[in-house]
Amino acid sequence: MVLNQTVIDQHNESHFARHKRKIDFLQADISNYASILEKLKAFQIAIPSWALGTGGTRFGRFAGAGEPRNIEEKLEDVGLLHKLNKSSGSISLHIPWDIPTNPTALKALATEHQLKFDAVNSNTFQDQPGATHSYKYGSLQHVDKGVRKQAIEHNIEVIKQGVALGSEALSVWLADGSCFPGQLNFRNAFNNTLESLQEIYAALPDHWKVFVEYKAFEPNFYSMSVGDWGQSYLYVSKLGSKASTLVDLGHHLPNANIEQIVSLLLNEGKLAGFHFNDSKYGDDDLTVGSINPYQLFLIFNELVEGMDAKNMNHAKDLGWMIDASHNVKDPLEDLLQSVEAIKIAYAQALLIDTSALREAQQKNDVTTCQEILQTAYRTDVRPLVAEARLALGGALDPLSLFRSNKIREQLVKERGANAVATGL
Ligand code: RM4
Ligand code: MN
Ligand code: MN
Repeated sequence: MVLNQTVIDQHNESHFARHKRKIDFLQADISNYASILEKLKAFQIAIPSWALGTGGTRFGRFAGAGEPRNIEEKLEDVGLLHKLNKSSGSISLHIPWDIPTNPTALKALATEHQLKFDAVNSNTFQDQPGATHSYKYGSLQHVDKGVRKQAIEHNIEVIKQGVALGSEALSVWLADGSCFPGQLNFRNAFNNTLESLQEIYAALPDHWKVFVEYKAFEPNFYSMSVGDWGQSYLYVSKLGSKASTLVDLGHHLPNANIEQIVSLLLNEGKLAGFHFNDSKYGDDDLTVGSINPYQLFLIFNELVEGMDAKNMNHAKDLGWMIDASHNVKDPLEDLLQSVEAIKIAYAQALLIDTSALREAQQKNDVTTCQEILQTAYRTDVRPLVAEARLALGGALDPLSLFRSNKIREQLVKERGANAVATGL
């Protein structure tokens, strides 16, 4: 379906008076208002192609309706999101959940929707039909060189497909590890993984990057071969300057101080970027900001501070991606909420009085430090995020327009109630 700009304009007109009252009130207290607005306008978050359908757990999957049936319809979905929020200008593909058979046509379609291709993701955690080797006991770490070779070749193939689409990064997440003590020789597993990654690294085009994502557990429950940021950091340091560590917010053991991890990786020039989501327990893949929005804000505090210290471009120098799974909500609504939560946290971090914070830190004035952070966090910046959207032609309230315009109903009409997307 095509969402007509006049529909958005009408929506904005009817919401404008209320919005104006709020933004005027907020603007009065923000000294660097114009520059914050520009930063918010530039900030885009990639949408995962594997999260446009309903997710599930090992206990079941309760399908939604009108899910995208193919990669073209996935682009259409992300195009809709981007039209509404002007902040979802790219899509991240997971191969072979998606197979871009006609990259030229796909690129043209993406351009029509004003989208780009973000990092491409490889998949060596599931066996593919007709594959010679199984990944049951790992892929890049495997004791059998033949299995490692197959997994390496798949990653190289994904790079090629990404090149054809104009993508510039490969994300590698490995399910590799072991379920029982004694199953694996840790050193061999590490060295095999490193050697395999080195072969993949050698196939990267000049301007490409490789992101090595870590995860504490699942599907392996005793050890993971890239189990935490330390292990990922070891691999990416040994690989070279094109390699860096990808932080998925749900991939830590409970209570990990993610903002500190982020700060240190950034300091070392080894932070690739994010898979945003939220969680209560593990890799829950819940809507960003739904469980722990304060943690998200603290992460953005470190990001803004650290990126500014290195003169980095907030919008372009790190990878901003969502990785989520929507078991009970409409995927598109969930993604709208996630993007909004990310932009809210970013806007709040931009409000932090950094020079006052530095001064208070210098004096060990702990109370003032906390006040400064919480003053920013407790500011309702939603009008600011909406104003940035409005300036780009997006909707003042994307979610309410999604509902009132009956977008899902229209998609169901086009695709059918039983259309099921590939992915998580
Ligand atoms: C993993 C990890 C990867 C994602 C897969 C589907 O837990 O988060 O990034 O590609 O799930
Ligand atoms: Mn992830
Ligand atoms: Mn995950």
